[in-house]
Amino acid sequence: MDNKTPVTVVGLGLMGQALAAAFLAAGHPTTVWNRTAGKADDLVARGAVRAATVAEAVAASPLTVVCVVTYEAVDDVLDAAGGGLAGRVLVNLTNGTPGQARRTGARVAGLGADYVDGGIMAVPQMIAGPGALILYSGARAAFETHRQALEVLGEARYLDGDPGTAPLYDLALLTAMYGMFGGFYQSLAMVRAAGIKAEEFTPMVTAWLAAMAASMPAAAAEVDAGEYATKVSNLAMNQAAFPNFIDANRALGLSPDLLLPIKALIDRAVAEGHGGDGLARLVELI
Ligand code: FVH
Repeated sequence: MDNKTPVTVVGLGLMGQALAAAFLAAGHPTTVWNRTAGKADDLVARGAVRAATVAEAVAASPLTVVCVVTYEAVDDVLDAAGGGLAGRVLVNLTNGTPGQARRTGARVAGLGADYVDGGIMAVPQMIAGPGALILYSGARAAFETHRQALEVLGEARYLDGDPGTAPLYDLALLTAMYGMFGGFYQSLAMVRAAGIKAEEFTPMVTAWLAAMAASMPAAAAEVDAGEYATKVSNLAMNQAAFPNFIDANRALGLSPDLLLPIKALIDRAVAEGHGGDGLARLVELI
């Protein structure tokens, strides 16, 4: 373990426990702190060192990874760390906005430490596995110094020097995910209301979404070019079909609330004269 960077993990919720366990499994001397101390018990049994305070935790390692519920909690952690962070690196993997990340970066710099923000594109069970991706931005030299340790958690992709960039990508990717799951759950409610088993229907959904996802690079090219004319599936056709989704859901006794904002966007695009354009035109109206 001697040549592995000592790491401190602050915040041992579901994600923080997975992060600390990954560092331990990779042989990093690992110090942990959590507000509710008992959550460290399993990690301590596996070799982690329990710090009594945040200040003691950050003093134990050149690299501290923070993963708590919100940036308000991050502020509490920084209040407790105080001057002990000077000369160290703080990597914050808490979900937040670009603005919160920039404000935290400035605060940490004021404490004499380097700040890297991160967005975890994984659930706890994926940490240290092949599908885990963590996006980072902020202090580049500090990231490079600790890249090897951070790679233990999953692919470590550095974006740029602005600490707000990783949260922007994180929130944008999660936005795509919530849209997908929202549509999926609406579709399950529809088939279930008609007496069809969700498990019977779902393989059709996964195949359909995979086929539709294949068109995303072309849509992205339209957005970058600002040119949306299409010979396939234009907005006028979508507008004509859309009341069917609303009516069918209501007839099944379901709320169409998830669909109504999409209908409003399509209606507005057509009203503004873009009926011949493809769906990617909606990006201009958001
Ligand atoms: N779990 C997931 O699937 C997602 C994956 C992507 C990234 N998110 C974000 O990761 C952050 C932590 O998520 P989590 O799953 O670990 O969340 P919890 O299990 O609810 O644990 C929350 C921890 O935060 C601690 N905490 C709360 N308030 C404070 C505070 N004022 N001071 C210090 N620590 C605080 C809490 O401590 P305790 O309640 O155990 O004492 C937990 O350690 C989050 O941003 C996700 O969006 C996870």
